[in-house]
Amino acid sequence: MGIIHVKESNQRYSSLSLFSFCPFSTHSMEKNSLKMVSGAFYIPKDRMYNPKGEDAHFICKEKQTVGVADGVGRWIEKGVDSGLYARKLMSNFAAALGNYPTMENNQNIDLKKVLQKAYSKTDNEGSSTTCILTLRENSLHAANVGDSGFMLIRDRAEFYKSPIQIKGFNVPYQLGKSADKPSVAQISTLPVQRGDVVILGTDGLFDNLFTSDIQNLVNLLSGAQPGQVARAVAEHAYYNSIDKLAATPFAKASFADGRVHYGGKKDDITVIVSFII
Ligand SMILES: [Mn+2]
Repeated sequence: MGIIHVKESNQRYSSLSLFSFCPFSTHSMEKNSLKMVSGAFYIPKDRMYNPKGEDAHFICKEKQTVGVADGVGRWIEKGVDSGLYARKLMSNFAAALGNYPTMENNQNIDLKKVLQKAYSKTDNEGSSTTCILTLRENSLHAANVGDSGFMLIRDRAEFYKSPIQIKGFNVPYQLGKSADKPSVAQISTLPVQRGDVVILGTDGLFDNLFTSDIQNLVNLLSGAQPGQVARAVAEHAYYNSIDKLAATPFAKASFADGRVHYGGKKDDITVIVSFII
């Protein structure tokens, strides 16, 4: 089993359940291929009663792969903590990556197959959205289910934002025994280049910060480490989430759907920032 580093901080916003692990040794990678250097920050919504929240994530440096999952909160009505499902899905995914040879063998990681394997081993109740990214040669490969997602900043400007998969307002596609199967995952490929910045997050990020806000923050923080950028982005999303008047993507989407909602949306917020170097 892999080493799990749980980082905790004395700050107001803990990074509980922030883990970065991979059950494999480090391999040297090809000299000229691009690499992804990542850092994460997690702010759970309810730090009193469910301190781990319902989001989960992993960073697997050795396989150049990162992922987030967001357990669907509605399960609590049935007494089920979807956070368990999300955490198990992410650790099963990281474990399933172990079946792939090292990068220098130039083997392709089939994200859908890995997702299928992780899904089949996640046998508890609950359901979760997920978005997983892997860097292979000079392209970022993504597998997405639901309304987690990622954006890419190139030359200080928004270059790409992944589409979300929803069935209706605030009802995302989701993986689960009694929910969607990995076959619904949207698979996409995006060529990347040195200097690109990738921001992967759950809906707690993208519902509370416009991509233009994220872009501005990332630009302000040029020179910082990925983990520091992730933290700043997550904290800004958090401020908006508790602000009853902030202009947010969630308020905008609510109005577009004929609902009245001002301000942010209280939610777990997970941010992974990856620098392409
Ligand atoms: Mn969420």
